[in-house]
Amino acid sequence: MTIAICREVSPALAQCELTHIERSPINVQYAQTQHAAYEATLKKLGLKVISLPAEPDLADSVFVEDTALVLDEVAVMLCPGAPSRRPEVPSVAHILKEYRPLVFMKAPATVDGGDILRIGRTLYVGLSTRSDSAGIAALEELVRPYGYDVRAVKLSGCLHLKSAATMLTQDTVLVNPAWVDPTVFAGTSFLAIDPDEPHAGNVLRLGSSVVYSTDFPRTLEQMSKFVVDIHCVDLSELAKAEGAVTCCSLIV
Ligand code: CIR
Repeated sequence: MTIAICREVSPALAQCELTHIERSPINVQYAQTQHAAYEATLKKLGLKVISLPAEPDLADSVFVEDTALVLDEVAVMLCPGAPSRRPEVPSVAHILKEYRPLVFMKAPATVDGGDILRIGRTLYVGLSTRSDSAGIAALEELVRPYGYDVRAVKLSGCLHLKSAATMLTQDTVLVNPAWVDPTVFAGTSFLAIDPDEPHAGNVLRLGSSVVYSTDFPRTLEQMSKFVVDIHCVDLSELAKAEGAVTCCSLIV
């Protein structure tokens, strides 16, 4: 059974890190309601959702994706680029160790999970304000024994690689070409997002289904030519914290 590890929205969400968007008021209660609907969608799709309790002092802790990379063989516990986010890692390690052997990336090397896009046995890693070359080299060392290749990818204008590009189908990348060059993803075709919806490149693929934000109707229309089973969720309050659909779960 596929498991999704999630974490309840922190009451401190409004103090989140922000890099590429302006701070605007966040209604935490509304964010919690939207997050509950996200978890309900994952359950409806047949996943077992493990929902960790909220961390009152860790503003960004709902974005569990950034703490770990879960592969079939191993889970890499990452060192997030923002120091405020590093205390999120141990509680995720505590639950992940039930499902995978763990290996650990150590500071000062940093990588956020949102920067890692896996395509087959290649891990594309965004060189971002959060993930540095030392982190990418450390990741390469940790996953090489399991037969994974690591390639650094240049980004501009967005927080993470997966803000710009995610897998829509087994061989199609949904991408914002203004933020990342789609030709770096070898052996795939791509669907470009609608230019009026720059944040539309983040989709959560679960087998033949996808979970997507209600915020991007134009890209959604294009996407529906590629995928039939699309489940839309409203994560507009979490988007104000620079989060999106993949950030809120670790799929095991
Ligand atoms: C941060 O800046 O770290 C959070 N406010 C947003 C993290 C979003 N995570 C993700 O895209 N994987």
